[in-house]
Amino acid sequence: MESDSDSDSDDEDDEALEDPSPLLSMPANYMRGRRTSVSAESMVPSHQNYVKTVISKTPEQRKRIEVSIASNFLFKNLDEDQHEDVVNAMAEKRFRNRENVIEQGAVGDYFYVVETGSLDVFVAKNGNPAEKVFEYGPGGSFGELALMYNGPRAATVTATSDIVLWALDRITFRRILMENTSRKRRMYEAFLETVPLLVSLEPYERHKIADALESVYFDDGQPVVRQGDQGDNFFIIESGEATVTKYNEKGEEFPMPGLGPGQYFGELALLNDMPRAATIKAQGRLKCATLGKRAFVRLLGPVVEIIKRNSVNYQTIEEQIQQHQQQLVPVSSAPPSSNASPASTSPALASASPTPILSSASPIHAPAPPQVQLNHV
Ligand code: 1OR
Repeated sequence: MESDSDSDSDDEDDEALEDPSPLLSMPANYMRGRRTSVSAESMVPSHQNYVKTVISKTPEQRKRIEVSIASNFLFKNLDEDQHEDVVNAMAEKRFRNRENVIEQGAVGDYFYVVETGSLDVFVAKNGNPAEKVFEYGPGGSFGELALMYNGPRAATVTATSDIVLWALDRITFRRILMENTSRKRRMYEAFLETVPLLVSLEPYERHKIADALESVYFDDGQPVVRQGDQGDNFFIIESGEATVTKYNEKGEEFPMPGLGPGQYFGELALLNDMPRAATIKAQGRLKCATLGKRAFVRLLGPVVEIIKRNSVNYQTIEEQIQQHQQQLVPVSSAPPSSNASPASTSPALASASPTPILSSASPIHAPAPPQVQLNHV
């Protein structure tokens, strides 16, 4: 557990910024080290104990900041004053292709948001040469770890084109963005570790997913996704149960195995740009962690192959379903949803499935028989 008590600093932020140590758990593999010094351009006294950083900007620069942070989750839940303080404090920084913005081992001074261009992240471990582990594009952000944990930079971040960044000083980051960030990471950390799909990820990759997740709640019987609708979100069940229903071309309804905590759904529509292939409803109170499409693509990249592999199982399932076609018994013939059409159904799930051949332990849309299910994460 980190605290500022190892610091002999008399920096002004230390009085104002009680380190929320109980809130922070050190990410795995993260080296501790000396804290950095503080840097800020112009400081305006505030009504509180700290001073605010204000760097004057043109309206055009402000607009560019707004665009850059619009899709970044760390800025999402700020109130108006916090938002204003963050925009005021940001400094425009430009780097040329191949320049290092951050060097592993250095002290942390700024947190960065990418306006334009791209960057690669390299980590050198145990004396081995640095390996590329990640990349950033517009809207991405980095450099939070050293500021959150008062440690050395955990990675080298290098421009792979000429870039424009917005830099937020350490004090403002800690005062406004850190609490939210660490609370979310803490909130989802234990849960994400239990999601089979995500076990192969690095802890830091799960942290980034936590930053982007939002919890959504559904009441008993409430639909989460409707077959035939366009899909914009991916869901992981945090708690509760969900029913899965598949409709055939005639609008006949077939129940599929339900879903429980740790299982995911909604991936097919995002992967394949297809309409939703089934209807999922809450069975009792349901809590899901959800990711938007962009975050899904960006953050689940490392497990997309696993997701695709799981979804290939649908082919096998469909073949089995076709063999069992005669035995299918629809439970009703309600239309799936207003804009659903048979033609818009995912080919992988175009047929309804007889429940007995489906495993209830499989993720939705991958209700594979046991031998196929072994492919799952
Ligand atoms: P920082 O302040 O330590 C370097 O400065 C930044 O690179 C770091 O904050 C993160 O924002 C960013 N491990 C550590 N830092 C990473 C990683 C990373 N990826 C991006 N950064 N990874 C784990 C490698 C074993 C990569 C995970 C995908």
